[in-house]
Amino acid sequence: MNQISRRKFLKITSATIATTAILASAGKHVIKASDNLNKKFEKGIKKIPTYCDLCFWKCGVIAYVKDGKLWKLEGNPLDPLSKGRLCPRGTGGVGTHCDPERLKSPLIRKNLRGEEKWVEVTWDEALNYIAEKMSKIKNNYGPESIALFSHGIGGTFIKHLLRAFGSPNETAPSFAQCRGPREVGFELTFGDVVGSPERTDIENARCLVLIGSHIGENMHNTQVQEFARAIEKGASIIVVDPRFSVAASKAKYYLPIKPGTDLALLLAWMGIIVRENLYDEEYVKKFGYGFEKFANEVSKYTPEWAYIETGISPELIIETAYEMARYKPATLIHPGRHATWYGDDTQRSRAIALLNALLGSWGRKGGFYIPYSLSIPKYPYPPYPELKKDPVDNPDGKYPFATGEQISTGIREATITGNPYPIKGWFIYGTNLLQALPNKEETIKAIQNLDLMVVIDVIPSEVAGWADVVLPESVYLERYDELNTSPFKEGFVGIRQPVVEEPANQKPNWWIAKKLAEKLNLEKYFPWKDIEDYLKTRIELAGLSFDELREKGIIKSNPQPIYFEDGIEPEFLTPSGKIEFYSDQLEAAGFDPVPRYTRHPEPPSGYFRLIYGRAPVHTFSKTQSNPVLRDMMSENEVWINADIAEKWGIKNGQKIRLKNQDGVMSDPVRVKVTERIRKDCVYIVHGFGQKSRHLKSTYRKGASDAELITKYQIDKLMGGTAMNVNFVTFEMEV
Ligand SMILES: Nc1nc2c(c(=O)[nH]1)N[C@H]1C(S)=C(S)[C@@H](COP(=O)(O)OP(=O)(O)OC[C@H]3O[C@@H](n4cnc5c(=O)[nH]c(N)nc54)[C@H](O)[C@@H]3O)O[C@H]1N2
Ligand SMILES: Nc1nc2c(c(=O)[nH]1)N[C@H]1C(S)=C(S)[C@@H](COP(=O)(O)OP(=O)(O)OC[C@H]3O[C@@H](n4cnc5c(=O)[nH]c(N)nc54)[C@H](O)[C@@H]3O)O[C@H]1N2
Ligand code: SF4
Ligand SMILES: [Mo]
Repeated sequence: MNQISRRKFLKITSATIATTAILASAGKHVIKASDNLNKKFEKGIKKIPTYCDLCFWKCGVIAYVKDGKLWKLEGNPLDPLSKGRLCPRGTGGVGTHCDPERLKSPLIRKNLRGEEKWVEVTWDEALNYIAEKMSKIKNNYGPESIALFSHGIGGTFIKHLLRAFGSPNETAPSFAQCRGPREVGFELTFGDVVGSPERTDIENARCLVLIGSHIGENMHNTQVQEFARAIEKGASIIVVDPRFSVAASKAKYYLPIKPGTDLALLLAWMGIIVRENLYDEEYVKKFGYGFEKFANEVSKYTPEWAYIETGISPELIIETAYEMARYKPATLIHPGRHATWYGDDTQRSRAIALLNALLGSWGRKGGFYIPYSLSIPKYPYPPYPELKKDPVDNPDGKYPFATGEQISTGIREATITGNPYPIKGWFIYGTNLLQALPNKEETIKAIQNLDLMVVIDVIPSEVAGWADVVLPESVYLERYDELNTSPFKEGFVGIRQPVVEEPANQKPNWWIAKKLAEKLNLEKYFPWKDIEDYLKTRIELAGLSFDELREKGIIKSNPQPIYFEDGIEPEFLTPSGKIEFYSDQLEAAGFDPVPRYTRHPEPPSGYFRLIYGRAPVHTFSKTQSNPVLRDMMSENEVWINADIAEKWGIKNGQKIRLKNQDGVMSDPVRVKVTERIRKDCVYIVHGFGQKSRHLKSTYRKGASDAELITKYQIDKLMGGTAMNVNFVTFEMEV
C-alpha cells in the first residue's frame, strides 16, 4: 500500500471508529433519532444500498442498519464510482442523520429578515403561505419572477415544479462560481465539456499535471483512488500550486507558481512543445483546425519570459515540457474543477485544453476518455407551459459563451436592479448562497428586494437565517431521490433509497414539491402516486427491474469502448468539426482566438493574496456541524509562510484575524506557520466561520473566505466570478 492509500485507509478507519463512538456517546438525543424508527426495521443487520450525498460525486453506498439503527456506511463494491470504498466524508455521512442541530419543523419568519427568529408551523401552514405568496407574485409580475437556486440531484423535483409554474430562472453556484470557465474553455476547443464526474483517465495517465487542482484534499473519491493507482504504477506527477499540497508531496516536479500567472506557464510550455516539435503531429494534423496560426502565436512565448511572470525557472519549465511530451498521449493535464480564479479563467482553461490537444490526450487512454451514461426514459409528464420570457441571468447575451447553464450572480444582479425584469421570489434548495456567492453584501441586498424567500435545507444554515419560510428536509439516508445515471467509463444507474426514518417532522424534496404543486393547481405535473411509483415507472420503461435495482443499488450496462484507439469515431462539435487551435468564433466575438497573457494586480505591501481550497473531511459549508466530521476538523487555520510569520512576530497556533482590502475582518483564526506556502499568499479551507446562530457548533468557528471575498472579477466570456483577487493583512487583536 503506498502512502496515499494508507493515509486514506487510516482516515476511513478513524471515521468509522468516530461514528461508532459518537453514536454510542452522544446520549439519548442522537440515539433517539433511530429509536423513532417504526417497527418495519427488524432485528439483526440489514444492508441497504443507496448513494452518497456528502458531495455531488454520488458514490454507491451500502448502509448497515443494526436492530433498526443506522450503524455504518461503506462503499458499494458494485458501484463503478466508489468501487467499494467511500471517502472520509462519505463514511461520516451517518452524522447527517444524527446531527442534533438539524431543522426539525417548518418555520416561518417572525421578525426582520436575517434576525433568525421563527415560529414553528405545520407543513400545511408553511406550504399554504408559500403558495399564496407565489400566486401573488405570479399575478403581479408573472411566474418568471420566481427564481430557483438549487445545487445537487435533490433539487430535481423542485426544478420540475418551478418549470411547471412557468419560470425559466434556475441556477446553481457550480457554474459561475466553479467549473463554468473550464466547461466553456474545453467546449470552445473540443466541442464538448469535461463534465462531472470529470472524464479524466487518471489511473492510466503516465504523466499527470495538476494545476491548482489538489486531489487528495479535494476528495472526489474516484479521482483520489485513481490518483493513488497512477502513483503505484509509477506515473510522473507534476504539481503547479503556490502551496505545497498533499498532491505536491507525491510529485516528481513541484512548481511553486506565483498565483495568477498560470497562463504564462501554459503558454511557455506550448511554445516549447511547438518549437521543438514535441507534439503529436499525426493527431494534430488529422483533428486540428488553425494549427499554423496557433503555432505562430504560441511560439513567441519563451521560458525566460515565463520565468519573470511565474517565478518558475526556465530549466524547470523546459524539463517539465519534455516530461509531458515523453509520455504523450498518456499525459493528462488535469482540467481542474473550481476554475473561477482571476477573471481570465475561460482562456486559462482553454490553454489547458490546447496543451492536452497538442499532446493528443483527448479521447485517448491515459487522457480524456469518452464517457457513457445509461439512458433511462424520462417520466411521461405533460408538456410544460410555454415560457414567455428569457432567463434574467445574461441579458442580451452580455456573456456570449455562457451556454448551457445559468449565471447565479446574474440572477442576483437582476434581483437587485429589477432588470431585465423584476425577480421577487427565491427558492433555495441545497445551496448556502451566503457562503457560495462572492460579496455577501450584494446577496443580502438582493434578498431585501424579495417578496418571498424559501429555503429548503437540513440544518439552520446561514442562508436559511434570511428566509421567510424554512422547510426542513429529510437527509439523503432517509429518502428516495432521482436516479443517478452519471456519465462515466461504463454506463450505470444507481438508486438512492431510505435507510432510516426521519427523526422529526422532516420531509423529502419530492413530497414537498408534490404537495406544493397541489396547492398551486399544478397537480397534473405530478401524476405519480409517490416517488416509488415515479422511479419504478422510469426503470421499467428502460426494461430494467426495480426490485433488482433496490436490491443491488446499481445496475450496469454492457461495457463499451471509451478511447479513439479502441474504435470510437472521433467527433468534435465545434464550428469547424475539428479541435480548434484557433477559434474563429472567439475572434468574431472580439476575444483572443488563441489565449493571451495579461498580468493581474499583485497584493500591495503588507498584504497577501487570499487563496482557499478544500479539506478532506469537509464539503464546502455543509458538513461543519456533522458530529462525526466535526470531530476530525472543527475549525480551519490560516497557512502563513514561515519567513513572513517571523517578520510579523506571529507564532504557530496563535489566533489572529484577517482583514481584506476593503476593511472586512474575519473571525479569529489559528495560524499554521509553514514552509509549504509562498510568501505572497495565505491559504484557508473554505466553509468555516459561519454566522448562523442556530448552528451553535459552527458559529464563528474559524475564518470565512466567503466573507473576505468582497471583490470579484467577472470572466467576460461567460460571467464566471473569479474570487482569488482579494488581498488580506493580519490583525493581531483578537
Ligand atoms: N468563498 C468561496 N466560495 C465558493 C467556493 C469556495 O471555495 N470559496 N467554492 C465554489 C464551488 S467550487 C462550489 S461547487 C459552490 C458550492 O456551493 P453550495 O452548493 O452552496 O455549497 P454549500 O456551502 O455546502 O451549501 C450546501 C447547502 O445545502 C444544505 N444541504 C445539505 N444537505 C442537504 C439536503 O439533503 N437537502 C437540502 N435541501 N439541503 C441540504 C447545506 O446545509 C448547505 O446549506 O461554492 C462556490 N463558492
Ligand atoms: N473534500 C472535499 N473535496 C471536494 C470538495 C469539497 O468541498 N470537499 N468539493 C468538490 C468541488 S465542487 C470542487 S469544485 C473541487 C475543488 O477542488 P479543486 O479544483 O482542486 O480546487 P480548489 O479546492 O479551489 O483548490 C485550489 C488549489 O489551487 C491552489 N491555487 C490557488 N491559487 C492558485 C493559482 O493562482 N495557481 C495555481 N496553480 N494554483 C492555485 C490552492 O493552493 C489549492 O491547492 O473539489 C471537489 N472535491
Ligand atoms: S466522494 Fe466522498 S462525499 Fe462525495 S459522494 Fe463519494 S463518498 Fe460521498
Ligand atoms: Mo465546485
